Amino acid sequence: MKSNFEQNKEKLIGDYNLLINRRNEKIDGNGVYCRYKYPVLTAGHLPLDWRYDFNPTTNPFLMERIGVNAAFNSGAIKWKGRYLLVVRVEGYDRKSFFAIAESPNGIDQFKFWDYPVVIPPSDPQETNVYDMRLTLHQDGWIYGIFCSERLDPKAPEGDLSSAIASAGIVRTRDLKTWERLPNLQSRSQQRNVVLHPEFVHGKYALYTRPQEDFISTGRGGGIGWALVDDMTNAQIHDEKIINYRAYHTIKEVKNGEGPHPIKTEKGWLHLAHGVRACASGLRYVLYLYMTALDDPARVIAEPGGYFMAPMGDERIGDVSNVLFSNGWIADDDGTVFIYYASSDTRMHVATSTIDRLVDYCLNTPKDGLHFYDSVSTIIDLIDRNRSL
Ligand code: BGC
Ligand code: BMA
Repeated sequence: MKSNFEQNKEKLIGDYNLLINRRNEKIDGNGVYCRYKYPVLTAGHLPLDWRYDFNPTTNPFLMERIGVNAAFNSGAIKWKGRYLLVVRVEGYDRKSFFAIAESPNGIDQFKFWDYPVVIPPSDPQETNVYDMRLTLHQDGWIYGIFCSERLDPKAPEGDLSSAIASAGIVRTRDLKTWERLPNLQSRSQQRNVVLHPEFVHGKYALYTRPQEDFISTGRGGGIGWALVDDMTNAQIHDEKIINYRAYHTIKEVKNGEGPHPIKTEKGWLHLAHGVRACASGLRYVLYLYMTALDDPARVIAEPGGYFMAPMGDERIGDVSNVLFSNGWIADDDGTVFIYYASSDTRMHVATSTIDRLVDYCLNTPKDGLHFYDSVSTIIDLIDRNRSL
C-alpha cells in the first residue's frame, strides 16, 4: 500500500503534467491576429520542486511551502529553434524574479528550466526587479533590460510606498550566466527601457520612458529615445520623445515601449502599451506603430486606437483591466508570436504575421483626436463599400 504522502504526491505530479503538456487551440480573430484558448503560462506552471518540499520527514503533510502568485510580463527570444520566455514570476511575498520557460512551438507546452535566473543585485537597497526586455544586439550579446525598484530614500517617515524606478541591465551569451552591468544613469526615473537591436550612428539606442515620479510620468511622458556610447556604463545625456501621449486617447496617462521593434521591409514595427484612467483604475491596452528604417526614432505610421485590449477572463486578475507585453518573436516564415500578460496574472500568446501587422499599421485610419473625425472616417469607409 502506498502511503498517503506518496498517493498525494502522484496526484500532484499527474495534475501538473496534464497542465504543462496541454495543447493550445487557436481562436478565430479579427483578421489582424488570433488569440488562443488557454494561457501559455500561469502560476500553476511553476515547477513543483520550487514550491513543495518533497521530503516526507520535513513536510509530512505535503504542503506547498513557497507560493507563486503570478507568472506574467515576459520577455521573449527564439533561441536554438526553441521559443523562450523570460518570465516575471511573483511570489506570495510580492517579490518578482526571472525564470525561463521554453516551448517547442511557441503556443503551448512551455516548461521552466530547472532553476530560476540568478541576477546579482545592483546594491543592497534594490528590492524588486521586473518586466525584462531581451535584445540580441548586433554586438553579439543578449541584453536584458528590466525595472529595478527601491524605496525612495527621501520618502517621509512612515511612507513605505514611495519608490524609485530605474533601468537594470544584464547581458549573457547563453541565457544561463548573466553579467550584471551598472543601472542606466538618467536624470529622471525610468521604466520600460528597451534596447534597439542595431547600432545607430555607431551607438547603442534605447527606447526610454522618462517619468517625473514613480507612478506618474508628468511632463516627461511618452516613449523616449536616447543614444548611449557604452552599455557597460550606460548614461543618458540627450533624450527626446518620439511617441507622444494625447488627450482622450488610449495613452492619455502613460505609454511605454513593449519589446524591441521588428525590422520589416517597410519600417520598424513597434508594440507598445497605452494607459488611461477610469473609475475602476488604470486601463492598459496594447497598440502598434511604425518608424522609418533609416531612422528608428521617426514615426511613419500609427493606427488609431488599441490593437489589443483585455477580453473576457483576461480582464480579471491582481491588477485588473491590464494587457501588457514586453515580448514577441518574429519567425523566419513571417509568423509573429505576441506574448502578452493579462491583469498582472498570467501569460498568453496571440499570433499574426509581419505582412498583416504592417498592413494594419499602414492602412488603419489614424486617431483624428476628435469624435467628428472618427465618424467621418467611418462614413468614408461606408461610401467606399457602397460604391463597390
Ligand atoms: C509593480 C509594477 C507596477 C509599478 C507601477 C510596481 O511596484 O511591481 O507591476 O507596474 O509598481 O505601478
Ligand atoms: C506597470 C508595468 C507592469 C504592470 C503594469 C500594471 O507600470 O511596468 O509591470 O503590468 O504597471 O500593473
